[in-house]
Amino acid sequence: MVVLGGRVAWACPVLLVVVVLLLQLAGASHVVYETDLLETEAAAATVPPSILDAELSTGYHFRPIKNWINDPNAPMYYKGWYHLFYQYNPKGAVWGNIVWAHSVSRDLINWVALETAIQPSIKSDKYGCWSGSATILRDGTPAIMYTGIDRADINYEVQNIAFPKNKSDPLLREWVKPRGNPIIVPEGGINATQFRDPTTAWYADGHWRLLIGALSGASRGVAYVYRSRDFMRWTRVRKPLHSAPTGMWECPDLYPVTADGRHRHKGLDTSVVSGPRVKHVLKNSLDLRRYDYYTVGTYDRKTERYVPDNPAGDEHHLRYDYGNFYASKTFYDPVKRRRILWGWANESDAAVDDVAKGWAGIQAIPRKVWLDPSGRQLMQWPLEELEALRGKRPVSIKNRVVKRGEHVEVTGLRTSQADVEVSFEVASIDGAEALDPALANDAQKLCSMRGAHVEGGVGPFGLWVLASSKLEEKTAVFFRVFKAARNINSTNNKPVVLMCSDPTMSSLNPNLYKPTFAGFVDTDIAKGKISLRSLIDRSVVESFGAGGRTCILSRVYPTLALGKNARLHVFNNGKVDIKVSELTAWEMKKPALMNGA
Ligand code: DQQ
Repeated sequence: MVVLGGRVAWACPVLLVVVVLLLQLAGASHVVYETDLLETEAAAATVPPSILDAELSTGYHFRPIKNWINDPNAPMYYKGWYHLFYQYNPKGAVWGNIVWAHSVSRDLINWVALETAIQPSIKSDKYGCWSGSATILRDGTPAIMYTGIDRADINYEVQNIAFPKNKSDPLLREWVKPRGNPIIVPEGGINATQFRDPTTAWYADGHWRLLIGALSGASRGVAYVYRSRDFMRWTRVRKPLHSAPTGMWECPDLYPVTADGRHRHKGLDTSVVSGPRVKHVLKNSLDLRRYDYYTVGTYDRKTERYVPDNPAGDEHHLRYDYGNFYASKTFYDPVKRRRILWGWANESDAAVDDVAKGWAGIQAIPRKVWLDPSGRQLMQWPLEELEALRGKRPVSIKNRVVKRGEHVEVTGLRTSQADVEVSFEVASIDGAEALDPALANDAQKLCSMRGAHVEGGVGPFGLWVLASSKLEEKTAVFFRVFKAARNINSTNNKPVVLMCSDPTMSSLNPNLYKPTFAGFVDTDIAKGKISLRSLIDRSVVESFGAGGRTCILSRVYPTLALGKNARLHVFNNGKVDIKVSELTAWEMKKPALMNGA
C-alpha cells in the first residue's frame, strides 16, 4: 500500500484484486456499477499512469473531490439555493457504504459541499440509504422520501421519510427522520428486494401521490402509485401506473410538460396534472441495460394510470441520452420556470483505475427539458448558466467547405475543456447511403458497424475532439445520413440521420471500455442543416445533436490528448462535401467553487 497525494492507493496487485472483489461482494448484487469489476491480476498491475493524470479530472461537471458517486437525489430549489443530494461512498471509489451527500448552489454551476444529509441511523435504513426525491409540501416544508435497506442478508427495501431539522435554514443542513419510519413497506406480494426509488410527489384532489419502481414476476418493470392525504400514511393504488416487460424499473420519474407552442420552453410544477395542453413524461432507468428510457403520454389522475402515446415506446424507443447517463431525476425550478434534468455518468475505466485515482462518477451538466413541437419527444439543452464559464475570446469558423476525406483543425484555443457549437450545411442528400433494413432500428449496431472511419455518402461528418497531434487518439462525434426509409424515428419516410459517438480511438490505453453510442435524430435533414454542440471536459464529451433532439455522453481517457495537447477538428469522411456554416468554440473555465476541489 502506498500513499499518493495524501490518499491511500493500493499498489500491490494481489491485494488490489482481493479488495475489489470484497467491495463487489459488499455491494448490491442487482447492480454492476463497473464495466469490468472482475479485474485480473495482470490488469491491476497495469493501471496506466495516464489514468492518474490530473488532466483527466473533470472541471466543470459536478463531482465531489474524491470517492464514488452515483444517482442524483432530491434536486430542489429552496429559499434561494439549489440543492443536489447524491449517492456517495464516503469510504472509497467503488460503490458501497451509501449515504446521501449534499451540495448547494446559487447558480447550478458553482457548488459548495455540506455535511452528509442522510446516513444510516435507524433500523429501517441501517444497511443503506438509497435513492429518493424531494417534495415541497403545501406549507413550504421540503420532505425527502428515500429507500432504506433494513436487512443485512438481502436488500430488503422500504421507504423512509426525512424532514429538515430547521426549516428556516436555506441550506437545509440537517435532516431528521421522524418516528414511524419506514412509512411504506413492500406488502401485498411485492418483491421486497426490487422496490425502490420514490419519486417527487404531486398533489391533486386532496391527495398526494408518488411512484415507486419495482419488478413484478421475473421480468416486468412496474411503477406503483401510492396515495396519501397527510404525506405520512400511504396506501398503494391496486393497479400500477404503468408496467412493461423490460426488467426492473429503477428511479422512475413522472412529470408534466406543456404542448402549448407559445410556452413550450416553460416547465410545469409536478402537481400540474391536467389541462388542455398538458402531457406527461414517464421515465424509467432500466436496470438490465443501465439506460434511461422515457415515453410521452397521458396521465389520468382519476384512474391513476398512464398511457404512452406510442405504445411501441415501452420497447425502448426513446432515451434521454444514448450514451453513459443513468438514474436521472428532474425537478421544477420555480425561479426560471423550467424543468431541469440531472443524470449520473459512470466511469468507463475499470474499478482498479478508480481505486487508484481515488474518484469515480460525475453528474452530467444539468439540462433544461421541454417537449419538442412534434410532441413525440423531448428536447434537452445545457442550462444557460453554463455559458458564464465560456472564455472571453471564442474562435470561430464561417462558411468553410470540408471536402471528402478532409479534416480542418480548429486552432487558437485550448480545447481539453471547451464548449463547441457548430452548424453544418448539407447541400444535397442524393449521395446518401441506403439503410440496411436489418439495422434500421438499431442505431447502436449501425454505428458500431459503420464507425467514424468508414466512408459513407453524406457523412460521417462531425467533430474529432480530444485529438492528439498526430491523431493517434481522437473521439469522433458525428452524423451519418441514410436515404429515406421507415425506422423508429422517421414517421414519414424522411432521410434517416444517425448521430454517433465513436471513442474506439479515444485512447492508447488498452484496458478501457470504449463503447460506440448512437441514436437516430428526428430531424428533416433534407432542409439542408443540422447542428451539433459538444461540451468537452477532459474525460467527458457530452453532445447535443440538432438543437437537443439526440444527446450522447461518453467518458474517454486519452493518454496523449491531455491538457494543451488536446486538439479539435472538423472532419468529413463522406463522399459528399459538407459546409460548416458556423462554428464557435469557447475555452471553458473551471467554476470558482466545485465542492472544494
Ligand atoms: N442506485 C441506488 C438505488 C437505485 C440505483 C443505490 C440506480 O436506489 O435503484 O445506490 O443506480
